[in-house]
Amino acid sequence: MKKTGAQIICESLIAEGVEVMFGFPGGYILPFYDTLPQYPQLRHILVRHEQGAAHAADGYARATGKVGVCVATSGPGATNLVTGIANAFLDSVPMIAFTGQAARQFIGKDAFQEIDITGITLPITKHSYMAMDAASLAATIKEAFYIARTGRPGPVLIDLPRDVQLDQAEFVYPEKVNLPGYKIPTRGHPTQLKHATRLVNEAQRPLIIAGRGVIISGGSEELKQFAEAAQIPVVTTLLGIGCFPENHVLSYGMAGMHGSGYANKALDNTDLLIAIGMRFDDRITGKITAFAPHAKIIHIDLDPAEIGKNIRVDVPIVGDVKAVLEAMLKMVERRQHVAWLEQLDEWRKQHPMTDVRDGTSLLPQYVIQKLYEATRGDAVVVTGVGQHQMWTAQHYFFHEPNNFISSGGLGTMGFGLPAAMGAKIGRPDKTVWLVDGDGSIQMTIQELATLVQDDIAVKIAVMNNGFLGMVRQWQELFYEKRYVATPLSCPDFVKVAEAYCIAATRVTAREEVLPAMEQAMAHDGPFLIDFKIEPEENVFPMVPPGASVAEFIEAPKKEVSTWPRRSTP
Ligand SMILES: Cc1ncc(C[n+]2csc(CCOP(=O)(O)OP(=O)(O)O)c2C)c(N)n1
Repeated sequence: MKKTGAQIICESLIAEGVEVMFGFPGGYILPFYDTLPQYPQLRHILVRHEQGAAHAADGYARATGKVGVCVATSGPGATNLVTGIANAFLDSVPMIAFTGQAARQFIGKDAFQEIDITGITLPITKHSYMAMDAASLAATIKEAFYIARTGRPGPVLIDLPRDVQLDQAEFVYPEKVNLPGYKIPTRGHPTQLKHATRLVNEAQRPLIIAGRGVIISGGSEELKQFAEAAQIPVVTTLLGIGCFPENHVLSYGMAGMHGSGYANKALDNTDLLIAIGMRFDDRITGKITAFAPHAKIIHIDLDPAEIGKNIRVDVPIVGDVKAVLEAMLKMVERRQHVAWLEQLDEWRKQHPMTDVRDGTSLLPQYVIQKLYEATRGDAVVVTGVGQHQMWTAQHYFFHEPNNFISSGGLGTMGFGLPAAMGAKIGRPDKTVWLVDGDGSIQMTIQELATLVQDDIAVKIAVMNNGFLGMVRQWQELFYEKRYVATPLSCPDFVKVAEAYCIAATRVTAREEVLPAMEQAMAHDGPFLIDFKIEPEENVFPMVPPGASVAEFIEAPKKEVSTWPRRSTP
């Protein structure tokens, strides 16, 4: 029996195991929406802006490891997805974006709400399709999911002319894809593996820097075994946070622009850097010519395009991180690097990361530490972009992959709320906290309505400093305190939340922090806390732009931290 294009899309989604999609309807995607009630197993979450749909699909994908799905109509609906697609592209997040399109006969004629969305998104998608007939839809969708999820994951767009959704064809979901030109490297080259292992066995001051590729490959356990076997300290990138337990004795936290002083010192002094599933973003390298000046570099990555792109590499290994680590684990010698680890611990004493100044003011670092305490480290934490994002990365400790969800490559303000929504839908049994800035949340604040309509119990901590804080920090440090366009007037977030029928409270003092968080978590449903934090607090340490990572600036005033750092012996 024949089915309509719209039915074929739904059947294909079910065949791919899709349970939920985030979207917003309009004329040219209406046949698809009209068909949805025939498939009650496909949950549709109506967002309030298509950017929210893309970020929600992204948050869902990062929280679950599955492919996120978003849907928009043509024209403005499709262009509203663009930021979210770019965000997923830069952070290698598997996503399918469906867009409505004018009927085939109107394409290229500037029809109402016709826009060349495959053209617009060409540089920010892993692949894109315009579906030109109902008969090929199933194969297109099969391919699209395969491409999105395999290899280095990324977003794939499928543009759906309105009449293709209405045309009829036989539905057969293909068993396999036929993509002869699409090759996924798996195991690293044996000669390179041998070479790399020999360097690991000989190194005196080895260091692992691990990125999101470890999480994507599911290689956290292999990373742990490898690091333990050869006793190699581990630092991570921002998006690598959680790929190695941060309470592990070999964990030295995040490196880079706002990384710890000791992680950056380690980068500056290592004699063998083993870079795993990361891409040497400039936020990690600082001044390229001064990066890891004493080190030979082994770079393990699935994407050959990343090798040698920013940094010279001595041993490139193209392959799946998990498989490569498994192979190297078999060859690596059990080693101890006592002097090197003692040196790192000494640097940790000299440059402690988790200080919170004494006193009564409500410091954001204190709030994040209390969040760790309140959740016992067992939550999915999603952030916006700015200072609050860095404080979360620095002061919350993540012990498992997929629990820290943040926009890294694109650094998209407005990512937080919809991404948290997607994360909570994907992992309903987990407590999901959004730590957002007063600026970031205002970019997608309308999604509060989605939380209510679809009963999505995200807990929200707004770090309200009355500024576009991260930009203000740069103005303070590098533009002689000229605060141009960064003081930010905000609505009363408690009243805004209440207007959306979301419970909320305001916190202005340290002693109120923990009780408010406990109240939020005990509450059945979404909850917002407006934390009125110290307005001009800065994120330290900081590697100034253009400087080497060893030249980090530290907080002007320091006290010894009592914050527990390591629990694993
Ligand atoms: C969409 C977008 N516009 C502009 C920026 C540049 N930017 C980076 S951080 C930041 C300030 C963020 O302010 P807020 O969300 O209040 O967080 P805070 O830094 O105060 O914690 C800005 C404007 C961005 N990253 N994304």
